[in-house]
Amino acid sequence: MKTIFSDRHKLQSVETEFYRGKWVEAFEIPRRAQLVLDAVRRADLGPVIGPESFDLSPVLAVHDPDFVRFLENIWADWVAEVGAIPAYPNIWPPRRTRMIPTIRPGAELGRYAVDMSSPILEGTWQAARSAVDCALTGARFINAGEPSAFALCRPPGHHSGRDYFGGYCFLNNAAIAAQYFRDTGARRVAVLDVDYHHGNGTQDIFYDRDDVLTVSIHGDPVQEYPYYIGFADETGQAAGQGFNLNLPLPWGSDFSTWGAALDRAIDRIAAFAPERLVVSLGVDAFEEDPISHFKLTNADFVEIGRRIGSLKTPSLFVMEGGYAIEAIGTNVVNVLTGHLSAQT
Ligand code: Q9C
Ligand code: ZN
Repeated sequence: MKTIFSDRHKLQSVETEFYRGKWVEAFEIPRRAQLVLDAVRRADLGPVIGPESFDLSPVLAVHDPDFVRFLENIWADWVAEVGAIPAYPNIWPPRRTRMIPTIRPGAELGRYAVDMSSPILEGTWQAARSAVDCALTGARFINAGEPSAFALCRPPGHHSGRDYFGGYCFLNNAAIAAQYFRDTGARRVAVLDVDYHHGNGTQDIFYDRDDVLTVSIHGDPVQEYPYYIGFADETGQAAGQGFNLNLPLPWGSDFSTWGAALDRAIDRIAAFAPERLVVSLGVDAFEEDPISHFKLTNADFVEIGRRIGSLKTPSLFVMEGGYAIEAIGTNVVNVLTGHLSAQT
């Protein structure tokens, strides 16, 4: 299996994040990607390849053009007004506002950011673009006939919606790849999100469509980020009714519960009969993850890969979360080797 990786991910790097009123050591750090890459190399998974460069059209196929322009330009605007320090929002528009554009970068940050976990830095745009390029390059390998590929994306993407960012995410790499599959001939595409957190951005992007099925297994949003969204009764709207499946699980769920949810997810995906599958591969459901509350073991990740492989659908794995630094490489490689074992 080919891995697609870009060093540019390092341009997104902060030491601290704001959590419960305090600045704490950041969880979403460059070392995460490096450790996954090391584990991929050590496991001899296959070649590691740099991404091709894509223009913005695949990004604009899922994201709002004003939002994309904002992400591209906000650093320069912020530096001009505030200086070269990380850009964080500290104000948000209330409900029922008219959302009239402003000429102030701080106000624009609040328009598009849903939280304070994704600071804009000098290299954020380049890092986010490089992650998109990794996902799209992986999609091209799948289109060329590979049964699977691993886009080692960083920063992650699944919390980024049509016109918002947050949760360490800026551009929705998995959604962009899914749409790219549609635009290059796949009639039906499924996205399976196994990250501990609900894939709210991906749900948002495809919510009214029946050509992209979105399925997410995650911590119950009454007690877990991203809150507010990810409930079981969100099943899609308009043409998309029945094409979004949320499987929220309580804190403390282990693989007896999680695996049963995975089987439901896989049954739904099999019934949809997609021509391509995108897996939003977060490994933060691991028992030792510092910000998550499921109880999956190293070995459970092999089984996840194997069961996904039973779908026999060309599959693009897109890296999302996972913050247990010592185990992130093992857990990711376990999913991928589990999937490979089911391909033969
Ligand atoms: N310090 C992904 O896994 N807030 N995003 C967590 C703990 C944000 C997770 C608070 C969590 C976002 C891609
Ligand atoms: Zn996550």
